[in-house]
Amino acid sequence: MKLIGMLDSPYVRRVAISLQLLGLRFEHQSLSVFSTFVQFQDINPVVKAPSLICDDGEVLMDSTLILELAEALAAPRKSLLPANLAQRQHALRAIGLALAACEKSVQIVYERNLRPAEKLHQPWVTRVTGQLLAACAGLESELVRRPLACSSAAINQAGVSAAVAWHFIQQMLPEVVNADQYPLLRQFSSQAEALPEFMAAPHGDSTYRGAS
Ligand SMILES: N[C@@H](CCC(=O)N[C@@H](CS)C(=O)NCC(=O)O)C(=O)O
Repeated sequence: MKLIGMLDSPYVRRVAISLQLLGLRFEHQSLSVFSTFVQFQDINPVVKAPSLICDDGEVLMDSTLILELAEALAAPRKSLLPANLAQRQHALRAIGLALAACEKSVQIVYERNLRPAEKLHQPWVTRVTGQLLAACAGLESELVRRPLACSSAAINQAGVSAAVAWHFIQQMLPEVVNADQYPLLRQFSSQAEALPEFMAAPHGDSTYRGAS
């Protein structure tokens, strides 16, 4: 299977890291939804990153749906979702917060980079910023209540998504989300970024060339 999309997308990155942790082999093509729009369109006319070309050629999109397939492919050998129901519920809450943080930060980045400055709608930016900060605060509280494991063997999807979301926010919007106010997220992210699966898929324009 082949993962399409740039690793500067937190959604592409969570898939690239999760596929490795699940022990699934994949190729990666670092296509941009902006600068290589037409090339992306040839693969997926909807132009959403991540897209996944399955081994039979079918194309999936949306990181959560791609990860649902990945979980099924890795079962019963490995899963990034807790089997215990209460722990699964806690993990899903943290994943939801991380995905909301990604969505709101991407909206701010698009508002800044794609919209002409004179058309920027400040009330919308203010609303989205409040939602982003609420998602980060929610994640920090989750880490206070329930620390997440941070090793290649034990990290789960909540850990992957929280770490990827935090790193993306700090790369793109450090002045919006003050890291000092989220010490546990900051610490968790720096531990996660040192894991081989994270280092093999660094935020940016490089291509994953891992061995798994
Ligand atoms: N919910 C989706 C969000 C994916 C998403 O919005 N990706 C961005 C790149 S970070 C994208 O495809 N942007 C192009 C567009 O939406 O037109 C997921 O989890 O994969």
